Amino acid sequence: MTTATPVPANEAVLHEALTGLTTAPQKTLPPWLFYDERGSRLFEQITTLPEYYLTRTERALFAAHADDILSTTTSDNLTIAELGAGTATKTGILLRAALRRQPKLLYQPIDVSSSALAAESLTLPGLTIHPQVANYITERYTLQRPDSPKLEGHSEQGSRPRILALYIGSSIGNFSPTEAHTILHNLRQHLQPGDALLLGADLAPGPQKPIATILSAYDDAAGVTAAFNLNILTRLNRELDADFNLAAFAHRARWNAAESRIEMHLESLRPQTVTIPTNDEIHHIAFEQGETIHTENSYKFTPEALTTLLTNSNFTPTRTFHDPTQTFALTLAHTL
Ligand code: AVJ
Repeated sequence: MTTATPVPANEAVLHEALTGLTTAPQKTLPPWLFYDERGSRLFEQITTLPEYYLTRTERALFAAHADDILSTTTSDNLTIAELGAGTATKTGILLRAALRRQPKLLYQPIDVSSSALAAESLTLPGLTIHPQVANYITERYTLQRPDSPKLEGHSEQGSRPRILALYIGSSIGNFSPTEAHTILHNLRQHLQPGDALLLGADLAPGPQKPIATILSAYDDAAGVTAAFNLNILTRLNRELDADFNLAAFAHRARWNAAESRIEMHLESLRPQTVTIPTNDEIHHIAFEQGETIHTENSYKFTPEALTTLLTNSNFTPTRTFHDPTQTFALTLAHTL
């Protein structure tokens, strides 16, 4: 027990912990719990690790193809929306490219966390930012469309108001195929014919992409990913007054071939019992030696799986950009 002023128990965190840690046979915690202040900083650090190829590969694709991506949307009256918004550097490349094609641009990032949105401190001449705090999986959100052009001075074709929606950073990889379908299907409801989606997804292992490369991205030599994973227990200790012994759990990354995903787990190194107090009782959570808490899935997609996901959600894939060794894909899809 701490002697400091107790932190008010966050109901959502408590609910996730009690349900996830009493689920047999596999204990689970949801990945959104990673992103407290320290976790968000650790994730930023992960994106700069030599093993974590995802961010730099996607950024290079943005840099190489920003103009192609924008010219495919055939509009100089575009607004850019983004699901999730922890990506200012990458998005900035596209926003700058859009501002070379039109004098003004509205950027609409949508994120569950207002702090992630506040971090979008992009200031570019002509850029207006309308951030929105919403859980884009479960809650409604709105996408604003640019005003229709005044008749004079605009070519009919070039000036139709269009939305380009970004869902990048392989964020979609955290979700099961069913959830991923729901997210894209909901997004599709906000779009009209002629709008577009740019989806950034990490690719499945292949001839030029060994499983070991993917695994080391989730189990780096410096131990940053381990610290990121274990931080979820630090958070439960702090916010729920739980008593996880961090030295008694170890970070594990596994490749699940049947599901085409990396799984992150926290493995109990010995038999132990952890307690979580609530108002009316103290919950005892027993761990066997070797038992794990499953904390994250990162799905890796074959090009065919991406096509299926997009077409099932009523998008038509129009162009794919990937690096020479097929590690990461940016897929541009349109709404017909
Ligand atoms: C933010 C979900 C894209 O799955 O690669 C990084 C999170 N987890 N290292 C990913 C993460 C461990 C990341 N995403």
